[in-house]
Amino acid sequence: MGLTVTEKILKEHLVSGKLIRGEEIGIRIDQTLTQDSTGTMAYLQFEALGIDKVRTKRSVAYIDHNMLQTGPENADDHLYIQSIAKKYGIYFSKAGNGICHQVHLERFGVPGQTLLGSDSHTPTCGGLGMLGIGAGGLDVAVAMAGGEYYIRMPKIVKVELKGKLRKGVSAKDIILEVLRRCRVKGGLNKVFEYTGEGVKGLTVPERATITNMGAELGATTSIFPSDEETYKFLRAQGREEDFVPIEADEDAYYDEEIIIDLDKLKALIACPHSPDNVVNVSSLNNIKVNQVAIGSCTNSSYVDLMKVASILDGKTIAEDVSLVISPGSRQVLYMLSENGALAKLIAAGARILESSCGPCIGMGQAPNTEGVSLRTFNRNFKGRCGTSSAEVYLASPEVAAVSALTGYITDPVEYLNGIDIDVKMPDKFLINDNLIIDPTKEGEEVEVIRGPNIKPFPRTKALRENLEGKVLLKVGDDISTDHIMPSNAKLLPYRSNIPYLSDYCFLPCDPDFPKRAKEHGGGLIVGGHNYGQGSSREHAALVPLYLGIKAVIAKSFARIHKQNLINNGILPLTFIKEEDYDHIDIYDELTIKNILTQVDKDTIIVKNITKNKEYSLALDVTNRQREILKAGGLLNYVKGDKYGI
Ligand code: MIC
Ligand code: SF4
Repeated sequence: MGLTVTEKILKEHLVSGKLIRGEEIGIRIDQTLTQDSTGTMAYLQFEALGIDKVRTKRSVAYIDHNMLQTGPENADDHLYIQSIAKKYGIYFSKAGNGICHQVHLERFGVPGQTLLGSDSHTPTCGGLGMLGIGAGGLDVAVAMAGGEYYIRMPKIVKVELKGKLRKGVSAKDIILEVLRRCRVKGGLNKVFEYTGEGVKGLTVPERATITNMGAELGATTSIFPSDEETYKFLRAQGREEDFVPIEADEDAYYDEEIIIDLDKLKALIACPHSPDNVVNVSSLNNIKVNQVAIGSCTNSSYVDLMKVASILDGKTIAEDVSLVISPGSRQVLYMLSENGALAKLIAAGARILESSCGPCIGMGQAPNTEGVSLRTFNRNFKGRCGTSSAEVYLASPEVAAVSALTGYITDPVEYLNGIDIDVKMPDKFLINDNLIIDPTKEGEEVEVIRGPNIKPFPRTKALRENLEGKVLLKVGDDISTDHIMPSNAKLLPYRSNIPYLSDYCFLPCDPDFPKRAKEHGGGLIVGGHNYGQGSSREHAALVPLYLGIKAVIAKSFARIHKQNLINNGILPLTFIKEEDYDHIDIYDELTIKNILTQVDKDTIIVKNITKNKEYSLALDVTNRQREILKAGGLLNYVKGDKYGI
């Protein structure tokens, strides 16, 4: 039996386990990336591992999220990360150089290699045939220290692309179509591997839009083959020596198959408040738009913004629209400024932001009260934009540009009739790496700079005999990490300050939760399906840990968050009988007796003292994860020398 692209890369990197679906495998990590909002914590954890240099082929630290410097906190964290990078052998991409995923694709990604990033959109580099996986900061710290990364061997979904995209329909519509069909939890423990004739017609940045937003499926990752187009992209980035071809074998086995006919694909849009709430743009006519935001790691490549410039050329945006554009990287911004496209955007009325995540993570540009914001981004969870009453829609740069002109959500397919937007990927990108600082040479002394905002992270204790506590919160399905630990311009500066963040935990769901947790000295949380979807932010586990949360009982968990809970010694339990969810209420007193023995079993018995009932819950983890839980988290487990780093 032949192999898929995913299996070929996994086979090359396999350190432990067998490539059997569902089994735990340990893989060698070639490259890591961190960004600044998860990076500070990841490097504090890396320091705690006591290693003198990173042991990867290449590790890169980016500054791209915490760019609003309304006080010294963000700048202090940047200096900390810069000094750590210099000291430990990590490349440092300075503020202004661009969004980690876009820059990594341009300057560092290598087909056939593995990449672990402390950001959920690390699969972006799957656009050039690299196996990119998002993880919590501690997992990335361990990988930097040379430890392997563990996943369940995923199922592999073949996404066959047929035909060619029509004008006005783009890569964003392909991933929106996959989300429409598979939904936000449809990708759990799966890799989406793209094949077929239609792949050839997509450039690497277009492929990267698809692999980037594949994160919204909850997938382990998404990947394209490394082919002629990959070579063209790497050559245009002056990195043709990094090219290696990787294609799936003719007789490769796939667990599932999806076919998308690109000729028939329509312009699509994700409606509030979920990336899988997808409909045809044409079905939404007459929705007035207050804000259009173009950018993010999903859709801010050179070609994306050139298309926007062609659409806006010589026109003016609608009177009631605020259009903001954040180019994905300095390379993109520089090229737009050199070729005059930037002038076209400015002339049409666009407000140009710096190359960073910006509005995508609520770092400024919060929409007006009940405002409608149309964004080319990847997430539209309620409140993420900084305005809890806002309605956020997600669509392609074409939909965004056309709607900015009309002032209403508009289907670009008809609108663009007769307008030339045929932009080609350049043969040569303009390369300037002077904002990437190389690590120190051997023997150079570096002092680590620690600002006053950097507080120690909470440490865990080994599991004790009995686990007891009250249910302090009960939430429904699809709770995202943006609900658990919101991030916005006011909170992101405190990513290295867990005590401060703890007062905002679960703010969008129940603002009294932190007070309640503190009053009761911690307890348990009950959740629905897909608990913890979205980001890789470990803070969604670290902050509950700080508040004394010992276990989360949910109908199902998202992959990265479940691992983050385990890494921080919090038990992720799932209902075996879903109806038990209905019978547990807030303030119920729960007890798990002999947890140290029970943790070795697949089924755990929990007693509800208040209701005098017993529930059987599943602890669906691997043996290694059971040991991590017993140790009270990954750091204790690793320090206990069971990891071999
Ligand atoms: C996001 O898009 O939600 C973020 C902000 O990039 C997060 C990381 C973080 O919370 O810092 C992610 O995607 O992992
Ligand atoms: Fe940044 Fe948004 Fe991409 Fe997250 S999704 S890395 S916040 S641009």
